[in-house]
Amino acid sequence: MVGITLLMLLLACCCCYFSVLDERTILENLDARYSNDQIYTYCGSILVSVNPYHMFNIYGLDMVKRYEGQPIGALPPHLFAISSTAYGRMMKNTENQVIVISGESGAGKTEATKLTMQYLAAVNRSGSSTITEQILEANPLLESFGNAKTIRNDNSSRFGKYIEVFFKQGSIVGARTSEYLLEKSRIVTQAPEERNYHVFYEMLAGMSGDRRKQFGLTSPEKYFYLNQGGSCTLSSRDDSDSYRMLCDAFQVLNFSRQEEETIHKILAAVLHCGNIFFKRIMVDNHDTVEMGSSAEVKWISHLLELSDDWLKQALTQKVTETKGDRVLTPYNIDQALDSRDAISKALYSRLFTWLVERINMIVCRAEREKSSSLAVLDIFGFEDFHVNSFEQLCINYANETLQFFFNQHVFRLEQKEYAKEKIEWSNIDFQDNQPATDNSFLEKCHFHHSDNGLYGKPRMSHPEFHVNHYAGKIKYSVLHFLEKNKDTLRSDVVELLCESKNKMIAQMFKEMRDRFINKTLNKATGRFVTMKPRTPTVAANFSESLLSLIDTMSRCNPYFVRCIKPNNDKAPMSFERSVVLDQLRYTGMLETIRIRKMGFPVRVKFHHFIERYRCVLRGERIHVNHLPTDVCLMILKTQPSHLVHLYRIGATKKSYVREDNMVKQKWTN
Ligand code: AOV
Ligand code: MG
Repeated sequence: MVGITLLMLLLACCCCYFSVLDERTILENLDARYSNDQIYTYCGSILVSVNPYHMFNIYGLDMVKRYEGQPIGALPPHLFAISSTAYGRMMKNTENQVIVISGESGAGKTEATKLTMQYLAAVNRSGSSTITEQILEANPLLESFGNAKTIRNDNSSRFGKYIEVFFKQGSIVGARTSEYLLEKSRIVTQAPEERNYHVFYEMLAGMSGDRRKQFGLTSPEKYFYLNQGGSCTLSSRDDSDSYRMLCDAFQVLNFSRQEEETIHKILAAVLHCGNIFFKRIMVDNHDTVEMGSSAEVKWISHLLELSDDWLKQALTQKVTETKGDRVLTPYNIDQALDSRDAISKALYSRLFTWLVERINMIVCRAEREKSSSLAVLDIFGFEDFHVNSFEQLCINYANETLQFFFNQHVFRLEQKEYAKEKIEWSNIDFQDNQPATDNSFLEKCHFHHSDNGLYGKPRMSHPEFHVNHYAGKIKYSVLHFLEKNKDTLRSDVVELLCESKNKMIAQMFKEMRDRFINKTLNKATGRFVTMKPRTPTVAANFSESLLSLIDTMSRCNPYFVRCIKPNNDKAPMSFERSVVLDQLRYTGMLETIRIRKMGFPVRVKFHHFIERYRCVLRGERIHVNHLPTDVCLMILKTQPSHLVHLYRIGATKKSYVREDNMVKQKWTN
């Protein structure tokens, strides 16, 4: 009777974990729980979240309170249990924490990030409400500028973000957002059924007619940069509502009227830029261009407060300097269109970086020095489109890097943990993606972007290459790879933007210019010499920032949330097993489960175990000199001897319960 009680208790705490460990049962489990509106399930301490595409009423203040201070496993699985555990651990040990949220595009990472931030804001009762509100308001702002509709997700993040929230004595004192690689090509081209960044449509939908006129703007269908996808509206998003939220965010984050105005001017200038067109003309047997109309150029010069002629020249001629002479070479039509798009991309992406810096200036206060942090990582999910280009390569590389971090943590550290607890355990081999990541993937990336003689290869009849990612084989088209990787704006164009009479614009581009300029002291003359080093490629920069991110995260205690997309149609509460199974396989979940199955997946702290199960001692006396391990043993000894192989007592603070077929039978019956 007692034995059964214990087993039942153990099972009660395990039912939301995977106890039966094979592919089919896991799928059935997730499916059954999902159809029961239970979107969260634990796999050990990893939270699996299956996107419901339907908002449940499970994130209110009542839930925050319910999960506050509760360890993982004490209550049904929930995102708040992860946030609460991370918060608790940070408070107790002043150890930095990170919640790594992963999953493919549309799986629910960004929603999970927002909910985590809302949880942190809600438990932060004694902290400043202003700073908390500012941190929360940064989100709609960054979403407007960094998210867009793709065929996979109506609100797809087109940049990666790492948000660190700083705490002192449990209260929020600041936050810092680091952004990773905003997708620039979207500013000038969109695939069918996709849109440009939300902010453009929001601005046009939300501004009054008078104000639109002030910027020379009309409706989104009129702009080449906004209408390529076919539809400018979204059924799932009200652009004018979002615009109101964006304006509120500007207010809460203390943006000045001037700053707000300049942001609008830059956005409008980008839209006008996209409508510039050229006429092809032949001059001395050379293919050249002239401006199709001067209206757009006039608007841009007016909005950006630049001299009238600069843009015209930048769009139609290349300027080179040789031995102090300026040489002007006319562009052909393709070069002219490229230079137009390069200016738009630079304007928008520089604005985006400026916004992140500006938000950080407000919410990242000096007090964070002696604080501890809880960070959330939300990147762009793994993508496989009909045509995959440089952007997808970078996005998938980021996911590959994250998968490595996950593998390293779950598998390597798991084995370390057993060693630390002095629990007998034979080492298990696991698929380590690291060599594949560095050697084949990156090598291919470099291969296609370095100037080595082999570069010609992809330009043959099939300009593509394949990469065997952890998530499957992806075909990449190398069209425009080189320009996208170089991504340099002509230095004379940067100089011209630095000359803007609008101080904010001038400052933005001066900072951009200065980042690439090294001042080196010439010892002979005692003067500083300005050096212009070769600008690192986008891939090299990105790869470096990812490594630094992994390094930062390695110094935190990590939690993993694996988001799963249950179908490819964004349909509410529809669970397609084949779609889910693919994700379970490539996210390493099945591998994790295999390892846990071979070990002791449920770990209970001595005092929790004693609290929970001391009832089975039925009044047997616990002596004051008894160590917690002694009491645990007393409890466990009440069980029949054939169950002995089910548990181990760790060396420091945990006891382990092993799962096996017997547990499986009891549970599934
Ligand atoms: P992602 O961040 O993982 O994709 P999102 O978080 O944007 O995906 O989720 C996509 C959509 O799924 C959201 O807009 C919601 O409609 C819905 N959704 C996600 N999570 C939940 C939830 N917990 N409850 C209700 N609905 C949800 V990407 O950024 O494309 O990689 O790049
Ligand atoms: Mg997202």
